[in-house]
This record gives sequence, structure tokens and C-alpha cells, in this order.
Amino acid sequence: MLTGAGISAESGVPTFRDADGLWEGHRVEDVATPEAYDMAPTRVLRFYDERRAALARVEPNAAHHALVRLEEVLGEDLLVVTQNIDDLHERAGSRHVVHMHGQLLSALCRVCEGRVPWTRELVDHPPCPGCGHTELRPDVVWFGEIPYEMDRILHVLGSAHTFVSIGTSGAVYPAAGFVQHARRSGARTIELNLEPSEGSMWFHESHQGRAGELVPRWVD
Ligand code: BJW
Repeated sequence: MLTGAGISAESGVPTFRDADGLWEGHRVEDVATPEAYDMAPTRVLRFYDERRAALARVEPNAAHHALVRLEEVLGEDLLVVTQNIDDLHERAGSRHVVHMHGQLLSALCRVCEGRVPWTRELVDHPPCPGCGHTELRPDVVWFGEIPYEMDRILHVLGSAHTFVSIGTSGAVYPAAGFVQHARRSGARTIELNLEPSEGSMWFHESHQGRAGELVPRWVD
């Protein structure tokens, strides 16, 4: 199972590439890079501070809850690989979740690579409790960086019976290539998205609609 921003849209979390997906007129490609952080750290930290504040005001929706019901049946045979940095899968109750693009509520020390819970504004960040340096950055995967847990994800894709992609545009690699990998390995591939994604030709089934309706219908 691969999820993207579209699964959280009905919770009130903006997507990246839909009409309202810009942040102060910036494309995500211009904010979510190590270069943008080095050039304008305060601007990038504000981007994440605002999203963290907004996350506290939203709740999981019917699509997140449906995946919890599926996990109750499938147990560890269901792995949710999410590109989202929100915690809505966990708050709904999913237990087997991989955050391949990191997490909004975590900061990463650039010196010792230790992780620290990030609950307030990182603009006024405290020192790293591990090494004492103040080089904390958002614990997220920017363009040009390697997504987390790729070995585990590729292993699971190689043996999956079914691959389902929910609410992602298929514009960002390597996640956009997962469908081909799973299909080549023999999985049935299913897409549930508001519109056909960029890779919709790779899916055996492509269903269009809102995740809050499509996912519960598919699960139940
Ligand atoms: C609904 C809905 C509703 C709305 N119901 N649906 C191959 C070719 C070309 C380029 C590359 C390539 N390989 C790598 C690259 C470079 C680059 C890349 O992909 N660039 C592209 C722009 C072309 N990739 C990278 O740099 C990646 N790293 C990498 O490849 O390292 C090399 C390597 C990999 C593996 C092994 C070894 C080496 C890193 C990419 C990091 C992406 N980071 C971000 C930011 C994370 C932190 C943050 O959140 O701020 O991740 S960018 C942003 O895009 C974020 C998202 O997770 C990601 C994907 O977006 P998503 O989720 O698809 O959202 P949208 O908005 O695009 O789409 C939403 C969809 O939902 C739409 O289709 C809507 O219709 C739909 N929707 N409402 C259902 N209610």
C-alpha cells in the first residue's frame, strides 16, 4: 500500500500539486530541497512550523480508518508505505507504517544524525540532546536525498500479492516507480485517486474519486 497527500486531503491537509497546493507562491520543488534550506533556513523552517501547527487541528478521515480495518484482517501482511509526513495513519490506529519521506513531528541532528521529537517551533530550536549541537533540521526527505527504508520497501514490493496506490500524483520518484516494480514481480496493481496519476497506465485497475469514499468501499 502506497499513500500520498490525497489521502489526507479530506482531513484538511493541503496536497502539493493541486490548485491550492502552493505555499506563499512557492512550488514544493523550490522549498523542499537541501539547497533551499542552506540558502533560506528560516523560510523553510516556517513552512514546516506552519504545517505542524495545522496538523494539530486535523483528524484522520474515513480513508485512514478503512486502512486500519484492513490491517485488523491482514495483520503484518499489510504494510502502509506513506509519502506523507503527517501522523494521520498512526492516529487512526495503523501500526505498520513506513514514512519514506520522514515525519513532521521529528527533527534530525545534522551532526550526529540523532532524532528528536519536534513539537514546537524549530526556528527557536534547542540543542540536540545527543551531541549538544544546534544543527537540527526537519526530519524529512528533500529532493536529491535518499528516501528512508528503501531496502525494506523494495523487498516488500518484490513479494507483494497486491499493490494499492492511494492519493498520489505519481510525479515524484522513487515512489512513482513502485507500481512498475510490484507489477514486474507479479502483484495485482490498483490505483485509487481523484484523477488518473502520471503512471496510471501501469495499474491493472484505476478508480477515480475521493479517497474518503473509494478506500472504505474498496476495503469493506
Ligand atoms: C486526492 C484527493 C482526494 C487530491 N482523494 N485523491 C526519475 C526520473 C526523474 C526524476 C527523478 C527520478 N528519480 C529521482 C528523481 C529526482 C526526484 C524526483 O522525483 N523529481 C521529480 C520532480 C521528477 N526525486 C528525488 O529527489 C527523491 N530522491 C531520490 O530519488 O534519491 C535517489 C535514490 C532513490 C532511491 C534509492 C537510491 C537513490 C526524493 C524525493 C523527496 C520528495 N520530498 C517531498 C517533500 C517531503 C517533505 C514534505 O512533505 O515537505 O515529498 S516533495 C512532495 O512530493 C512530498 C510528497 O511526499 C511527494 C509526492 O507528492 P504526492 O503525495 O503525490 O502529492 P501531490 O500533491 O503531487 O498529489 C496528490 C494527488 O492526490 C493528486 O493526484 C490529486 O489528484 C490527488 N487527490 N485530493 C484522492 N480527496
